[in-house]
Order: sequence, then structure tokens, then C-alpha cells
Amino acid sequence: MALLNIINYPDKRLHKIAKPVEAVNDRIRRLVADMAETMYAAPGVGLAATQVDVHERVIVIDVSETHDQLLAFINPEIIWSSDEKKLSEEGCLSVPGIYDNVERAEKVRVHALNEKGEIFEMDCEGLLAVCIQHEMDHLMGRVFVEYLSPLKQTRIKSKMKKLAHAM
Ligand code: GNR
Ligand code: NI
Repeated sequence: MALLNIINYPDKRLHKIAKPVEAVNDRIRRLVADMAETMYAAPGVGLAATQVDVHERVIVIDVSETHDQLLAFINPEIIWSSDEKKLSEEGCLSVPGIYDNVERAEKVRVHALNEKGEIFEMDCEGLLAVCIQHEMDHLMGRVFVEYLSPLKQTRIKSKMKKLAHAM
């Protein structure tokens, strides 16, 4: 296992669109294990491959309080979203220290492959629903701050650039 480097916003690699995984093999299983280790160490409740500069459709999530309920989503697709929306506060490991409200579907149904390459579907609500939509956005090259006002985005970019220079 290995800790992977998380790309920080603003970085144009966060806007790359991930390609579908062609085969769930040992390379993908190693990626899932390394992403899980990186997510737990951060610590975070989710991580998309885009954030570790791998542009393939892989997500890991663990929203349990006990940090022992790892979910891996390979080639995930949201096949249903509720019309009901919900506003909730989000953060992102690629935008450290920034938290703001984003509106998402309250419930979603996801179709994906697991680490064995088997198809599964999952109904998601609460933090899991928020997180899966946040991670799916990463795979499409979208970061949650892009839902905020242009003024906030400008401020966040300048704050992140200052932080990067201070390192
Ligand atoms: O760790 C994370 N917490 C979080 C909180 C509210 C909404 C979304 C998230 S995802 C985030 C980890 C991350 O950046 N995933 O891409
Ligand atoms: Ni994120």
C-alpha cells in the first residue's frame, strides 16, 4: 500500500475527464487500496481517482463513524436522482480549509462495479448521497467550489495560491 499525493485546487488536472476502467484487475485493486489508505490518512470520507492524478472512473467512500465500511465504485453511474434537493455543507481534500453549502439531489441510485468486477446498485441518502455526487463531479472534472459565486471562487483561488506559495 502507498499514500498518494492529492492535487490541490486550482490545478488544471482537476478538470480532466476520467475514462472508464476497461478491466477490474490487480492494477485497479491496488489503486483502490492506495486511494483508501490516502482517504483514511487525510482524513476524508471520499476520494476520486482524479484527485490523485489518475484519470479513470474509480471512487472510494467510507462515511461510517467506525471507518470500517469501505465502498469502492468502479465505472459508477447515477441511474436515478430524486427531484427533492438538499443544501448541505461540503468540503474537499483538494480545497483544504474551504467549506460551503451546495445543493444536491437528496437521494440517488448508483450503478457500479465492485473490486471483483461485479455489477451492483446502491440507494444512497444522507452524507453518502452528497459524497457520491461530489465524487462523480470530480470524475467529470468538476470541483464543488464551481457551484459557488464567481466572487467566492476568485477569493478561494487566491487563498489557495497563497497557501501553495507558503509551502
Ligand atoms: O472528506 C470529505 N468530506 C466531505 C464532506 C461533505 C461533502 C463532501 C465531502 S467529500 C470530502 C473528500 C473529498 O474531497 N472527496 O473528493
Ligand atoms: Ni473532493
